[in-house]
Amino acid sequence: MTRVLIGIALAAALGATASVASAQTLNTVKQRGNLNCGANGTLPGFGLPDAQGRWTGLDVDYCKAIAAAIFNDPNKVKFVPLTARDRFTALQSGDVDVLARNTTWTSSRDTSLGLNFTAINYFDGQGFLVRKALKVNSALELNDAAVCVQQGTTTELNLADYFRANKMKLKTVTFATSDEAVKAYDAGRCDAYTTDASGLAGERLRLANSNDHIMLPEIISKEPLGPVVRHGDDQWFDIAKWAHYAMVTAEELGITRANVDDHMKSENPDVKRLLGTEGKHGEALGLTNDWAVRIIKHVGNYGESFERNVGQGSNLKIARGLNGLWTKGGLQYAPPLR
Ligand SMILES: N[C@@H](CCC(=O)N[C@@H](CS)C(=O)NCC(=O)O)C(=O)O
Repeated sequence: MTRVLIGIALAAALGATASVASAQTLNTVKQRGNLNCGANGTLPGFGLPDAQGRWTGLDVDYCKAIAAAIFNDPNKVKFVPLTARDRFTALQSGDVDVLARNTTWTSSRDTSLGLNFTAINYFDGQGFLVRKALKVNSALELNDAAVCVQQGTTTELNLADYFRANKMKLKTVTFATSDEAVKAYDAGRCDAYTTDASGLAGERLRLANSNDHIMLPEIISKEPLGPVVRHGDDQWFDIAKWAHYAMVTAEELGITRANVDDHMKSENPDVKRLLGTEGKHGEALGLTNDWAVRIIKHVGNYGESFERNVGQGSNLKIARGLNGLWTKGGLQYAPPLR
């Protein structure tokens, strides 16, 4: 009898320890009263504050979605602007709870840095911008070119690989921020500027005369961009994954900011599970069962966020392409919510 009681006490203690350890980030965020989100502070379409300090962007929306799920308030986010170089240490040290800053998922970042990539919220690839006057039509004609690039990025590594693989000579001109790199390119210090194609679309608009420049046709790498969390907190990892998947699932099901209330009465089992009118999928994440309703009401579905920030509702006018839903020829695909 005593042994049984000790066993139960031990199991309870272990269970409690496990859940305390795994619930740490969520509890910290709740007690603090806001999410600390590592963001890009200068990239149109992904992360940028306006003059009034209002942040917008696809990555910004993602952090707002987490805040909406936890607090029912998308504004309970403190955005921490991070450079490419500082972003991982800020996450490792706990300065931010999640990093959502156009960050490419690579194996070394996912393993040696002690981080977990959660999902791919933007499928990208690296491109080049050159002056039309250079009369170059392909990246393969860039032998001996000076190329402006930002430090601490996959961009820098891919650039070196591409020139080496194609036996071309390269003069790399590196900068700590994209602002400096773009300015140097605009001032004529480099023949080309290279970064993620999504970044080129936004940064091109900052050039003195954007019509004098063209993007070369080659996309030289895979840049799966996604939010990142620290190793060691599976509950938080789950929340970070499913915040994105809830937005993709909402788009798959045709649920928008405007019509989410009507869908509360839906008899469709997929809709019921997402909106929490059936099942306990929110509680399984440590949230409330209407977690996805909160995300959709405050932020919208993935397609709405895409169009508003980088698509037709923005200055960037990027097509859905690889970021379309899997049902429409794209790669955005959410695992089943059940
Ligand atoms: N996706 C690449 C590149 C990310 C990156 O930092 N890109 C630059 C150029 S688009 C950027 O966002 N710079 C903004 C800044 O430094 O403020 C990576 O994860 O290394």
